[in-house]
This record gives sequence, C-alpha cells and structure tokens, in this order.
Amino acid sequence: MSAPDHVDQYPTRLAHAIAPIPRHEPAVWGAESDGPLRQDHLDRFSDKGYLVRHGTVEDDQLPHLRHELDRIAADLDADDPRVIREPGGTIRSIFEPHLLSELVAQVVRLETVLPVARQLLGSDVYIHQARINLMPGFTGTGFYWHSDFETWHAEDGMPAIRAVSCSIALTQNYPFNGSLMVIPGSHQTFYPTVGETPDNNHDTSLVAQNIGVPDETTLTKAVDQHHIDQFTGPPGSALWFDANLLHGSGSNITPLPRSNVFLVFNSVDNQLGEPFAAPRPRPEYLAARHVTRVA
Ligand code: 6CS
Ligand code: FE
Repeated sequence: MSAPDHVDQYPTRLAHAIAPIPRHEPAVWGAESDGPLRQDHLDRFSDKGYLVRHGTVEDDQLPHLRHELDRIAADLDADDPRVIREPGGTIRSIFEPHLLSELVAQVVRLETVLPVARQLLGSDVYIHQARINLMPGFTGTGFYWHSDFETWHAEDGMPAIRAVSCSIALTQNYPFNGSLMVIPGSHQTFYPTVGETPDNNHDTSLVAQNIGVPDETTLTKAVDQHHIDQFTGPPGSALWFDANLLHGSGSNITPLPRSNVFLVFNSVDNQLGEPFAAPRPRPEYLAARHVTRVA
C-alpha cells in the first residue's frame, strides 16, 4: 500500500505489540540565533521535551482573552461540531478559535509565541490544530496518557515529529485542579499502540481517548525511567511541548476552573498526507490540510 512518499516510520494502531521506536528526528530544529530561546532553553527542550515560559500573554490582556472565550462559546450554535462537550453537557473544548476570534488570532502572532515556534521547528510554521480547553470546577475530567503525535500520525497523516504545542494558561494552574502532567524525555521514543482505529474515532476520542494510548506496562516503564513533571503556574504562562511527549491529566474536583488556549504549530515542511492508520482523514477543524503559513 505505502507509496515511496508515504513510508511509515512510526507504525501504530497495530494488531500486536511491537517494541518502542527511537525517534528519528531532532526535537529542536533551529539554532540560538534563529529566535528568542537561549541555547540552555533549547537544550532543555531537547532533553525534556517541554519548556515553560511565564508572561507569554501579558496580565492586562488576560481578562479580554477570558471574556473572548465566553463570547466564542455563546456565539456558536449548540450543534456546531467544533464544540466538544462533557457527558453532562458542559463545554470541554472549542476547536478553531483562531478562526472565530481576532483576539485569539493575535495570540498566534505574539512576539512571545510565533518566533518561539519558528525557532523550535527551524522553519516557517502553520497552525495544525487550535483549541480552547475549558476544565470546569467540580466536574472537569482529564485526559488519559497519550502522545499527540501518535494520533496526528495515525489519524491525520502527519509524517514526521516536527510539530510543537503551546498551551497558554488563562487561569492559575495548581497541582490540584487537573493540571497537565508530562513524562519528561518520553518524546525521544515513539510508543506504538495496539488496537485498530474505529471509523469516526474522533466522535468519542476528544472526550475520552481509549484508542492510541500506551498500555500500562509501557507507561510504568516510561515513568520508572523518566518520572513525572507537572505544569503549574500563573495565568499567562505557556507550556511548550513536543508533539511526541507523553502527557495526561486528572480530573478537577476543586471549585477552581482551569482554561487554556492550545495552539499546535507544524512545520510547513511536514504537511499532512493520507492517514497512516485510520479509514479516512479527520475534519479540517481538527487537522488543517489547507496550509496557511503564519506570517
Ligand atoms: O485528537 C487530538 O488531536 C488530540 N486529542 C486527544 C484526546 N488526543 C490526541 C491529541 O492530543
Ligand atoms: Fe494531548
């Protein structure tokens, strides 16, 4: 089946388990002279697969942005497919906020955002996926451990690991309100998963991901080797993390909601092809096939 331009370096969603695959690509593609990150930051990102940068969105902009999230949510039709809800009905995620809001579009182009993405990926970039994540108090549920790249490769046809996510906190991230946990260093290994992708997997995977997640033995070994770090910090902080870094979150039973703007930058040299392990590509709002270089 695979044409020469569609060689699968990262087989996944398999019938039987296979050994983990060492990553082929570097995690950092640019040099210190290419952007705002100093060499020690680049080295840390390369080593751990993530980087935290405070003050990515300035304090005076945060209330506007929080208000904008409410406006976007209120303006969308109840049955808009870009709105993902918890089983109880509260909104969990809204996709394509950068196309629904000029304010979010401006965040993409901030001096604290776009040049960092370009530097890490060593090229021009475009938005592969963008979302607002809203984790309400009391009822917010988490995400099981996964690598984003595993899904983007299997279901969206992303060929190489050359994408980076920027999650900007709009509320305080405490250790106890469902903040993101990462397995530092796990981005250096691709963990193939077992289980075929069902048709329209995204109808359920965006609320609870069951397919494309590593098994418990694999996760136990990864955590034995690398431990777990957690992203905590004030509103306006950004967590930059590699597309292949294993991460997940618990539920939020505190009264303290947690929301973030989540931007995935992909290299213009890593555009999507046919899915590697799914019956058909996912919709454009989950995985951009029309590449708009961010200038
Ligand atoms: O589907 C996506 O693109 C993202 N969402 C989930 C639940 N897993 C993979 C990726 O992070
Ligand atoms: Fe994820």
